[in-house]
Parts: sequence; structure tokens; C-alpha cells
Amino acid sequence: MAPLPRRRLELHHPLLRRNESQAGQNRDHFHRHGLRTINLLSAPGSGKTALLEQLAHRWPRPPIGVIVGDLATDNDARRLQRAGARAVQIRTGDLCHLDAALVDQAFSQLDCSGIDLLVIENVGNLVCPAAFDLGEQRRIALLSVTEGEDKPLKYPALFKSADAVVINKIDLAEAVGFDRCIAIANLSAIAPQATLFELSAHTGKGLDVLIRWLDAKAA
Ligand SMILES: Nc1nc2c(ncn2[C@@H]2O[C@H](COP(=O)(O)OP(=O)(O)O)[C@@H](O)[C@H]2O)c(=O)[nH]1
Ligand SMILES: [Mg+2]
Repeated sequence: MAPLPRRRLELHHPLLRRNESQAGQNRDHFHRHGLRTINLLSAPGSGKTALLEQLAHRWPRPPIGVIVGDLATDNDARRLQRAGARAVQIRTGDLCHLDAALVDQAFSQLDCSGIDLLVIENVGNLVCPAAFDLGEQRRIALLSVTEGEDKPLKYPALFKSADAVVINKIDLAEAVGFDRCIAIANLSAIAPQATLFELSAHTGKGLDVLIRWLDAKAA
């Protein structure tokens, strides 16, 4: 395949440099507020919001804070508020990822008093969000069993950048013929650095292990 056109790379790099600078400011800002911040990335529909609803109920020191990105609607922020989280919605229009400046704007609308965990639910997309540091301390990539075992192989950048990978919807694994061994082998090949969790955001099974990991990271 032909290499990317030179002009596209020239535009891309300053954009990422600007983002990195804002991400550094965000990280300082989160740290000053005593927040540990997670960037949660996955394909649309894999269960990011469902996982955060469970987390909002079960986090030992509620409430959690959430900044959530979607192209349109504030459905997810409303779902998360109903679950007890303090949530701010970012509507990106046609932008396929969150960037550090958007997160900074949303953070200024969030009352973070009494919050020690902030999760940024990124726009559902396995490509663009991987390149944009938001100032988070940890990245979690979510893979649901209904997407197929090969997604880490097809979208390696996102999984390579993750501190943890969550396999979600394990309650559906048998029904969709999910091959756990193949999925884990693919993840080990692409993302050996990532801690692996297997859970169901629907039944809650496996969530306690993830919460203990998050809590240890937040200590
Ligand atoms: N069976 C099952 N369904 C789930 C699970 N997690 C999420 N869902 C469903 O998957 C759909 C998409 O979930 P949502 O949280 O909106 O995904 P998001 O787009 O990644 O935020 C919803 O219908 C959820 O109820 C799970 O662990 N098991
Ligand atoms: Mg969502």
C-alpha cells in the first residue's frame, strides 16, 4: 500500500503536539484535585456506560465523576446520573474522539468535591481515540464478547496503549460462541502489558476484581 500523503502527516503532528500540551495541563489539574483519572475506550455498544453504571453503584467512596463523549445526545450522562454518578456530557458533533481541550472544558463544569475517581468515557471507536492523551493516569480498553476475538489484532494501537483490558458481556460468551482462549492469546500477543479482567456489566459478575484494582491504583 502507498504511504500516507506527506501533507496529512504535517497536519496531524502539530494537532497531536497541541493535544499533548493540554493533556499535561489536565494531568496536573486532576492531580491537584486529588483525582485518579481513567480513560475508557472501546467500540460503540461494548458496554462502557453499563460498566460505569455498575461502578457508580459499587465504588467504595461514591460518587464517581464521569465525563462522557458521544457524537450526539446526552443519554449516557443521564443514565450515569440516574446511577448516582456526577456526569458531564460532551457532544462532539462529527468528531470521532475526545481531545484534551474538550475534556478540560467539560471538567470545568464538573463539581468534583468529594470525588476521588474520574472516568472519561471516550467516543465509541477503536481507532482515533487511541492517539489522544486526555491527561488520564490509566487507560482501560473494553472488548465485548459479541465483537469477536480478533479485534485486538485488527486495532492494535488502542490495545497496546491500555494499562488494562476488560472483556465484557461474559454472560453472552456461550451464546455467541466466544472463544476465550483465542481472545486471551490475541491480547497477550498485542497487549502483554495490560492487566486482564473478565466481567459482565449486566450481571455484575467479575466487577469486584476490577474495582479492587481501580481502588489500589487510586490509593
Ligand atoms: N448481556 C449483556 N449486555 C450488556 C453488557 N454490557 C452492556 N450490555 C448491553 O449492551 C448495550 C450497549 O451498552 P452501553 O453501555 O450503552 O455501551 P457503550 O456504547 O459502550 O456505552 C446495552 O443494551 C447494554 O445493556 C453485559 O455485560 N451483558
Ligand atoms: Mg456509552
